[in-house]
Amino acid sequence: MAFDLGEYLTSRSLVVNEALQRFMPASDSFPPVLREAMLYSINAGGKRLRPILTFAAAEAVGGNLDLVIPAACALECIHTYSLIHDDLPVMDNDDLRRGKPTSHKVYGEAMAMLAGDGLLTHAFALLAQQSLGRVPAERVLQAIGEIALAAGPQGMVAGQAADILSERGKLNSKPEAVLHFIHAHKTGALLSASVRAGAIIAGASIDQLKALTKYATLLGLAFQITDDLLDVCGEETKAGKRVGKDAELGKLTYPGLYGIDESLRKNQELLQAALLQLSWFGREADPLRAIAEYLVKRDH
Ligand code: GRG
Repeated sequence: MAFDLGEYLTSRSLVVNEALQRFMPASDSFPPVLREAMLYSINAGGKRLRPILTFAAAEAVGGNLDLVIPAACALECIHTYSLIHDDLPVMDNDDLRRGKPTSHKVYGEAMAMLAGDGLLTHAFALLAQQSLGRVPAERVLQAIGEIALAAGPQGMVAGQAADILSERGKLNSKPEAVLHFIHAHKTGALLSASVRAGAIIAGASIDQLKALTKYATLLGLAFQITDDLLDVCGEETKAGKRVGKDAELGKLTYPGLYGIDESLRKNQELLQAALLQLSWFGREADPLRAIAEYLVKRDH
């Protein structure tokens, strides 16, 4: 029977959405407005791509889905924090995210920053608390270390810093090199960590982990090129955010540097290369295959 991606995305989103609420600290443990702001952004929608990749990678190596739920939730909390901070006036200054007013528009800048900080640190607390005792400790520690590295100053934070410096004309390197650095760090690192964390916690072999890491790196770049293309050709109502903003801000983008046709061609090449990495796996990697196709062809 053909693999049904729609059903897969719906069922795995339900799992992560339910767990995100369950793992949130109790309402009497900290100021209610902070909790409300954290939940506002978590519940604002979103594709749940990172948690779904964590589930799909665990399933590709025959792992138990239940055991990777904390890692999946941690990755969504970190991703959501990054969006809240990215939207702040001091960064991209966006009013709309996931089709709703951004956190600082609803809660003010101070509370939006704190909601982001709260989600980032909560991610690691929940990952440790919910996994230790159920998953071998060395796997949990490796996953925590890798996620922290991918989110931090050698990963997503570095990518964001380079993006901002480049926008302000403060980076002297070649535009192609800067763009590659930004894409690999700002979005690629956390996407790779999402795949690797699922595989590590599920007990992947070294060879499986190697192939899945290559798949994730190729997919991360394709995802980002698609995102750049959608900012040029996408529809605002489908995107749930303003489009055309990259050019306005003078951001380096793939279509901006290489043109739309070359970006589309490159995306197909990356997709085929990512799928090739999965030729080692059987039907249990069908979710990863279908996700790759979907991400390259998506319209939002
Ligand atoms: C503030 C440290 C810090 C980092 C921010 C991820 C990021 C870094 C900024 C987001 C800005 C942006 C539009 C990046 C391009 C690709 C991207 C990450 C899009 C948003 O991710 P999706 O499409 O979003 O998975 P949803 O809402 O579906 O979860």
